[in-house]
Amino acid sequence: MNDTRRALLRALADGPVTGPQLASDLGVSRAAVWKQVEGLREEGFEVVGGDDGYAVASVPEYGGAAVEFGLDAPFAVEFHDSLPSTNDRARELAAEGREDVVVVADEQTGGRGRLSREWNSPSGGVWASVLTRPRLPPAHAPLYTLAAAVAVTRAARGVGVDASIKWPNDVMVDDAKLAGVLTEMEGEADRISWLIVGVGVNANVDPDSLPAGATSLRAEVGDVTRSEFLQRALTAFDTLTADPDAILDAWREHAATLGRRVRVETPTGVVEGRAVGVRFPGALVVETEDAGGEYDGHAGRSGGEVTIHAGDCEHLRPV
Ligand code: BT5
Repeated sequence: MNDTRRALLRALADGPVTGPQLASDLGVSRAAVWKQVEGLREEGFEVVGGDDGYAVASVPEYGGAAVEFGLDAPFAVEFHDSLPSTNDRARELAAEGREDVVVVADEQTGGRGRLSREWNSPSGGVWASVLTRPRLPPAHAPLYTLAAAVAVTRAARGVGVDASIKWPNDVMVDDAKLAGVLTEMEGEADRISWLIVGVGVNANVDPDSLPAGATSLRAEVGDVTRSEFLQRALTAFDTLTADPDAILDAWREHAATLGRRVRVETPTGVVEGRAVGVRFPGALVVETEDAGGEYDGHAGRSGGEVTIHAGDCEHLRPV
């Protein structure tokens, strides 16, 4: 999207505005304004001309301009009908020096989960990657992953879905997975260079086209307007990351894992017990039922408590 188109979207978001006013505000000719208005119409916007000037009568369900229109967060949106992976495209933009960009695709042909797993991304989902350059040390990066899970959970609750988070960052409805987060970054010892938080939300997709154990917004509450859903999530993410000290508490409020019996597969073994807390920068604290077990104790352990920094967590039935 070019700068004139973006400025036009901002101006129209505040209500009707005349062609001459737009031309003077944007510092372009009236013909250039008209060209951008036509461009918006081609993207599916209904732009009407009345006595007060141009006004937006309706916005398309999805697309770059639809997500940016009225977005209350400082992100530019790059939209694609299809991409291998929005995280991969965001990495290219990072290499070009960009920041505060969200890459969005209607479908992904090579969507990735953690540890090189596949992420099914049929048309109709919300597949998006946020590229930022937080002024933080790399050790703080997991907070951004937690913030993304909270943001998506809030957006899901906003459309009436009873979502909550399974540690570290799966958004669940009961035992079914609605969304996942994949964070990638590059940095030096003391400073993040770029951070990409990729979120995949099964929005307007049939669970039949997803792996077993997955659910979608369509299955839970019916189809949603994806541009509004993503706007809510992006605004929440921006608000949460503006105050990193508050992210853990926000995560705790939305978590289903705390207080549950869990089985966590970590890189150094399996831990079973009761999840009793989450600690900076996102580590799970599990009270183990027996001090022995398969776990070889590389992570911090004090008494019966084990602190786990990475792993796959399963919620067990209460005994
Ligand atoms: C995740 O990995 O949950 C992170 C998913 C991140 C996807 C987003 S989409 C936008 C951006 N671009 C990308 O290429 N990726 C990010 P993990 O916790 O490892 O879960 C992966 C596992 O979830 C898979 O092994 C499957 O079992 C399951 N799975 C795959 N696709 C799924 C889906 N659409 N819904 C629910 N579960 C799925």
